[in-house]
Amino acid sequence: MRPQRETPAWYRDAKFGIMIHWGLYSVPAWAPLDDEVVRLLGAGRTGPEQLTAVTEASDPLARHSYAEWYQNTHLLDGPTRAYHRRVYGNRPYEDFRTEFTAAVRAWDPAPWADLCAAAGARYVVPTCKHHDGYLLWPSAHANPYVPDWQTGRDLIGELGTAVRDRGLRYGLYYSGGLDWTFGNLPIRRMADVAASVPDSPGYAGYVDAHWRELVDRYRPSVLWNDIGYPRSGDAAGLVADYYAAVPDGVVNDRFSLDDADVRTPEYGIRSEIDPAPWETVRALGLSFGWNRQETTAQFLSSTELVHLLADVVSKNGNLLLGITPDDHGVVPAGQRTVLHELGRWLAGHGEAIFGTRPWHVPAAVTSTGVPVRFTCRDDVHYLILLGDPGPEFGVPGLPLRPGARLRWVGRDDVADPGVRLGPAGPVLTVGALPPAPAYVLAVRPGS
Ligand code: FUL
Repeated sequence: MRPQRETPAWYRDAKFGIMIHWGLYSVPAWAPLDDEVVRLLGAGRTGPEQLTAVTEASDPLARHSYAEWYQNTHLLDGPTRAYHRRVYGNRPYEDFRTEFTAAVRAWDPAPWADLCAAAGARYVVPTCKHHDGYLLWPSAHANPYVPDWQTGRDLIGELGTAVRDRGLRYGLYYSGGLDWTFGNLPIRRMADVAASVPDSPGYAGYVDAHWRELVDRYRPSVLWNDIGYPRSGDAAGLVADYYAAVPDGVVNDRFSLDDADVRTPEYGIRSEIDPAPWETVRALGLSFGWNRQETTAQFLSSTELVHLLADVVSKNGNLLLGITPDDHGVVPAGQRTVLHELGRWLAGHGEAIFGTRPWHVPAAVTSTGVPVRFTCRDDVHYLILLGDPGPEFGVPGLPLRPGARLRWVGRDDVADPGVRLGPAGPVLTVGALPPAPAYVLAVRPGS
C-alpha cells in the first residue's frame, strides 16, 4: 500500500477516542445481555482476523449483545426475535425510520461534543453508515434499493463542526463490508460474515463513491472502515487518494489491505508492548448501539476505565470507547457519569497518558502487590499505580539512581515521596493517599 508509512504522531499522542453509534437500531434498542460474542472477540485474539476466527462450532449471532445488529438478530430464532414480536408484532425494521427521523430533527450535536471533550477524548468517530445501510449524511449517492435511506439533515457535518470547535480530531466509521440493503440477510454464524460482503461491482462503486464523498466533504482525520472492502473495489486507490488529501490521516486495518496505520482488536488487549500502533475498540458495556436493558452493571466503572486506558497506553495502544446515545439522541446518564469521572482523572493525570510512549516494559507489581503501568516521555518515567500502594513499597525494575527525583502528578494534597535504600533495593516512602482510581508518579531516574 505504501512504503513504511509512519502512523501520524497526532494519533499516537491522542491515546483516547470516542466512537458513537446512532441509527435506526437505537429505536428498538434491545439485545440480550449475553457476552458470548464479546468474549469470543476479546479472548486473546488481537489481529484483524478476529471476526472470521470465531469458530464454526460457535454460533452466537441469535443472541448477539450488539444492539446495532438488531436488524439481523431479530430475524434469527432467539430472544431478540421474541422481543420484537412481543413489542412490535410484524413491524418491519425499516419502519423505525419514523421515530429516528423525528429524533434527528430534534437532535443537538453540542451535548455530544461537550461530553467527548469533558471525558478527555482527543478524537471522535461516529458511524456514517452501519450494517443496515442507513446514511447519516445527505449523500449524492442514494441507496439504489430503499428510497430515502438517509437523513435529510447533515448529522456527520454538524457533529464534525461541533467536535472540531472543541479542539478534537474527527474520524469517520463506515461499514464498507456489510450493507444489508444489498441482501444477504440474515447472517446466521460469525463464520458467514465475510461471505456476506456483497461482491457486485455496483456495490463496490457505491462504497467507493461514499468514502470519496466523505473524504471530500468532511476531511476526516481517521478512515475507520468496518468488515472489509468489496472484492471488486479499489481500497488501495481510495487510501492513496485519501493520504494525498489528508496527509496526516489515519487508516484502520479493516479495508482488507495488507497494511494499515492502526490495528483494531475488538474488546481485545495486547499482552505486551506492540511496536505497531493498535487501538482497542469496545463499548462501555456489551453493545455499541444503545441497549435499553443495559445498566451500570454492564458498564465499566470509571476506575475500570482508568485502569484500562493505562494498560492500553502502556502497551502502545489507543482506546476507542463506544458510547450509545438513546432513541432521542441523548447519552444515558449512567454513561455520562463515568465519562465525566474519567475526564476529571485525566484532567489531573493526563500528563502520564497523552503524548507518552511505552517504556521498555509495560507493567510491574509493587512489593505490596499493587499493579503498576509504565509510560514515558523523554527522560521522565510515569508510574501509574492502579491502587493505593501503602506507606512503603518497592517497584521491581525501576531504575532509581542517586539524585532521582520523584513527583506526584495531579496531587497537591500529598508530599512528594522519599526514597531510601532497603535490603532488596530502593523503597519509596509516601504519605497517606486519598482514595482515587489510580495514582501517578513522575520519576526522573537520576544519573
Ligand atoms: C464491528 C461491528 O460489527 C459492530 O457492530 C461495531 O460497529 C464494531 C465497532 O465493529 O465489527
